[in-house]
Amino acid sequence: MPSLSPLRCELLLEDLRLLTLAEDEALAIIEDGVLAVGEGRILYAGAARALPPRLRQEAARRESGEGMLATPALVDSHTHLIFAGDRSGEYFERLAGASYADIAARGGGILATVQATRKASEAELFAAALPRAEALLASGVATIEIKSGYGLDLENEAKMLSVARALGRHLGITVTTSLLAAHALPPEYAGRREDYLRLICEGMIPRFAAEGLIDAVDAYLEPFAFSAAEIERIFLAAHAQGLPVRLHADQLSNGGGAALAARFQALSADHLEYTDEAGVAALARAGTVAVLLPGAFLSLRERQAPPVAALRAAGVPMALATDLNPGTSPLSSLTQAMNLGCLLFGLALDEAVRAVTVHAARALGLKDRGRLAPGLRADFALWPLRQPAELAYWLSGQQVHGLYAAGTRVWPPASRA
Ligand code: DI6
Ligand code: FE
Repeated sequence: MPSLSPLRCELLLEDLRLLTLAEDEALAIIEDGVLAVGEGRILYAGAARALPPRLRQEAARRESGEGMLATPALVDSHTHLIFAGDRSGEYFERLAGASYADIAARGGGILATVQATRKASEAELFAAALPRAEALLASGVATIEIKSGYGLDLENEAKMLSVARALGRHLGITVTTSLLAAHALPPEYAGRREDYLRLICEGMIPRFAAEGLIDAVDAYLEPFAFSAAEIERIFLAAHAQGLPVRLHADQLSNGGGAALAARFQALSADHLEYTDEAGVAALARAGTVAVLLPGAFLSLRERQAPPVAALRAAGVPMALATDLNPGTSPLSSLTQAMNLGCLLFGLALDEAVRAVTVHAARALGLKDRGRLAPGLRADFALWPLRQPAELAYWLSGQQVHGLYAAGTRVWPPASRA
């Protein structure tokens, strides 16, 4: 391992109860723990008594963690948090008996959000999205994946992606973006699917890749959205640009989504309610992360939960994410998603903790975070909690006391501290 000693210790946080997740099993807590940070990296994470004396002597700043529980900052690996308009009415139509497909068929659903998002300026979209992203930070999140998919043309997809990048800069956190142009067929392409697919594969993917606007390519596999054959073409175009892929797979029906994702070594396959044993085995072989989304499951009042026991038995890493979106998952707390993952899907506590840290980071292809260990990014969260169980116990989620990204406190903002 390369020596980290040349790095200057800028911050020494003492009197912490550390949940490093360095071990693969159990949720071991280090009492009287210390975090040492320099140049945005962790220099030391462990017991105070084993802290190299040099770090204590040279620390530019020493602070007390006041006995807080310190964990890796959380990672939300699936959101659609940039959108304009309001679909709260649809929620109550669904509760009164309308189906998601019924609402989409009469011009509601995703296309209603597309219409509103196209009309919004970049500044308006930013202003609408900021409080949603801030709510995630308040729940301990310092890395957010954000999808496009409500623009559905070159100009408006680019607008959403630029807003995503701007949010990351504004908040001082990591935002990774996924192009979700294959979310719905835009109305102006009715009867011209082939033209829209060409726009995605030959227009959007190469252009946005060259402009550095996208980190991955996603697609929505459902009979009313896009087919496996169409998505294969999109994934080939992504790979041609060196971009990894992810997939909305088997949410409402078994479309062979897990196997399709695995065939393209997808970083993640998301939802998976209807994935069968063969799909689970394919994910295991490919090393693809299963991203489970209990907010959408709950809000749609789905009955069939994802095959958690089979995923566990096959050793597929499981992540939990909010899926924050205006249609099916009005959820802006990742600790609340942990609660729902345990309550509705049967995840164990240690699985839920890894699902929003190490496994979520892996779902985004990020190897430099998700644990507290020397050399990793100094992304960590301080919680006023005694037990890790309290992270996932409250139905209402949990608020972070302090959130750090690359060693800098990003929540609460200075004005609210
Ligand atoms: N992710 C999606 O893309 C769709 N469902 C989901 O879980 C729905 C998005 C929407 O209705 O706006
Ligand atoms: Fe989604």
